[in-house]
Amino acid sequence: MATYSFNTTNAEIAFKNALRVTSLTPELSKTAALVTTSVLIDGWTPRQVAWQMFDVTKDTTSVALAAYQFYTGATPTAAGLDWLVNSPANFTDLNDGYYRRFSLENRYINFSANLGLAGEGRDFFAANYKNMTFAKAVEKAYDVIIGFQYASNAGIEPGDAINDIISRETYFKDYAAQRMPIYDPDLAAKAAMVGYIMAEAIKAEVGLYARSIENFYLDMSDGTAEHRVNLIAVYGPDSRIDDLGWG
Ligand SMILES: [Ca+2]
Repeated sequence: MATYSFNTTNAEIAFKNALRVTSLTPELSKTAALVTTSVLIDGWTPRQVAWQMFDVTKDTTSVALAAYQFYTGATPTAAGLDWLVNSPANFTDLNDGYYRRFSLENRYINFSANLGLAGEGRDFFAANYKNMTFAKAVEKAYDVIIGFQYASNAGIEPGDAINDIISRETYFKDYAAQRMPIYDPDLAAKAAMVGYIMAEAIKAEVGLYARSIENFYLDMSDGTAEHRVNLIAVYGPDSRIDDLGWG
């Protein structure tokens, strides 16, 4: 079993490790300095630092983590994560100009479509989401990404959220028709829906994926974490690292 290690007393290092960058923007440097000060002076816990790491990675590293977990059942390798998030060899990574045009939601939808319709997760997605209504697919994806049990434990009533997503079916179908016309329209709309749920979960910082990714960043704060693992099993609720609490 792995021994988890973390470093949350220097938020600059922790941010760089989570963001997969070698230098921070001036704005992020300032944020990191404030977090470090809060640890030293106000006694911020590792969990509080992890929230900050989670906040600054919502539209980059977390996009890759969530999408790969959903479609391949595991996070990317360390090299894969660098390639997807920030790599001099990849001109369309999540830090490049190509993605700057994308809203947070569209980043998740784009990754979802790439993996679920064309890439590594294509067979999995067709096998598991093709033969069901859109509404059933919403329920299923919600359970995977947020978790009915998790929502219930957190006092969240998932019915409203699920009905809201189901009511957007036309939007997802239009989105798929406009942006992914070469793919099966049913699966393309469902892939857009999956991306949307991931984006909402990360934005609201709620559910299985959000909690697991937060724990991943804690472990990543010192530059070491487990890669190419099932995010939920290794970093999810009631995993060893989660049980440590960290404030
Ligand atoms: Ca670590």
